[in-house]
Amino acid sequence: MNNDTITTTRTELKVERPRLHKVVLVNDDFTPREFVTMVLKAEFRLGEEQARQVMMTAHQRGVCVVAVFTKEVAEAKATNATDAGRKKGYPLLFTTEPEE
Ligand code: TYC
Repeated sequence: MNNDTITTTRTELKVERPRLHKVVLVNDDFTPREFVTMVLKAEFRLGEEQARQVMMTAHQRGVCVVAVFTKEVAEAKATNATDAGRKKGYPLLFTTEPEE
């Protein structure tokens, strides 16, 4: 590069919000409805009515989105809620997936 060459560097700043992750409740044939509702209230701070609706949607359709959080929070809550079922011997499962 000789002295007549002018080099310009442009830095494009692109700030994006972190993608949120969904916590998904998965239906199974064994976990009691009351227990699922209780876990939804305890771990996700849902009210009785909302917890029952989420539980029934998973029961009838197979899955239901519980809420969205940052990746770390979604994973921690899904793990805690799944562990609460495992401690009682239930196959209750919460998964996470990135939002579109
Ligand atoms: N299907 C369960 C039953 O009939 C209840 C249930 C609902 C379990 C939702 C899991 O994610 C679930 N006892």
